[in-house]
Amino acid sequence: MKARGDRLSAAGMLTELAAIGEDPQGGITRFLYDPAWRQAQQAVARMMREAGLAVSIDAVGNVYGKLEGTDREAPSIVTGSHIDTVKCGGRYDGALGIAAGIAALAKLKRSSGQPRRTLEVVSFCEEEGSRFPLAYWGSGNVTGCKLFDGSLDAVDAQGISLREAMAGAGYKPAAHRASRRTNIAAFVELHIEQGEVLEREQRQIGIVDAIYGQRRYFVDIAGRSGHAGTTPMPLRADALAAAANMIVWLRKAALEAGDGLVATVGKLEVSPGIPNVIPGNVRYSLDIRHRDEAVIEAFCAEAFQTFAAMAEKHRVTVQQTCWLSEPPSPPMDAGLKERLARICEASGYSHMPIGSGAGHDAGLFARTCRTAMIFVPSRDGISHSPLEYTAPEDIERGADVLTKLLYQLAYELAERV
Ligand code: HGY
Ligand code: MN
Ligand code: MN
Repeated sequence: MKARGDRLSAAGMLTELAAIGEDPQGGITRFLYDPAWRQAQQAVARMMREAGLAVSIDAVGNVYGKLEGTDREAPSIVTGSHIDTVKCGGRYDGALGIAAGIAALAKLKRSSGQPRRTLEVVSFCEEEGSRFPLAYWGSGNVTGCKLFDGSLDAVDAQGISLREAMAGAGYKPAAHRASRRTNIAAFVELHIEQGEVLEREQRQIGIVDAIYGQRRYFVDIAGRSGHAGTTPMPLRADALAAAANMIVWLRKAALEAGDGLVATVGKLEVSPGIPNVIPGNVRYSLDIRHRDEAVIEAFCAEAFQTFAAMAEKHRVTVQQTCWLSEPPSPPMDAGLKERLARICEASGYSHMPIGSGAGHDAGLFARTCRTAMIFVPSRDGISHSPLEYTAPEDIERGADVLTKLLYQLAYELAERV
């Protein structure tokens, strides 16, 4: 039986969470409201209780661990991240911020007793957009930044609606807005970098400036299925041939755009998907990101104009549907960034300012309260993969910086946050 202390270390909790939702490819898959997700949130609630925190679960399944402050009127200082993963993802994305947050509050409770401002760690129910065509279901409801009108009818790959999945997990779908919070003074998220900048620059801590904007689309192409052997090439309305041309164009255009713009086609569905049938329908996903919304807008406009011309040439129709449009976040809080830099220097940790190409819950909080984000290195910059890895000493450094900032905000500087 592991010693309680070890079990409540960030690394110990990460190891336990990594065993929940393990898939045959060696990655982790925990989708909103699925059995692995429920098991993980139950484990998080238990870890929070073992850490001596008051546990509550809100209307959408966000799990909170609270260390009540002496000043019960003051808004809370919150840390945390998301419990859901991409399909066949890694063990650190999201889970690190939850585990380190629980470890930080456990340590502060032991070493410093009751804080002046209430401290909370939250395990957000969903951030990735992996199961349903929506993202930030947890922090979007809590911050009120997303109203999710119509989202309850969104369906997953099996045709199950968010409404059904939510009810099946024991939540009241119509009550999702009850998870809104208006008493949060500051939010701090510890997360893996998911890129290779810290490793390349040989820095131990990243202090995030801002989070890039992103848009995600479905692109639907309708042609005409037909016989692979009897349909002459010039007469075909081949949806997959059209899609292939578009996808090749996207990569070339993104490479030529440079300046950090990224375009990704991660999913491609071909119908009927039979070797001797010309594909009549194709749906592919499109994910475009940049730190400047105007650049995203211009790239998408050029892309969709190009797709329309390609569709005509291929005698097919094309339609784009945007299901996620997240603008670049406001800048992270300058005062909190300054404090993080001072904490790193006093602790002997190298650090650097860094932008985030990955989206995060902190991006929504940055629109509603003082927000900061701390990165630790990802080996070879790999993430959203079973190969995702962050060294134990990097986890410890990240958790230490987080703990020290939370101490300053909830014990030392309570009145000035
Ligand atoms: O895809 C992302 O930006 C993040 O991992 N949710
Ligand atoms: Mn992710
Ligand atoms: Mn993440």
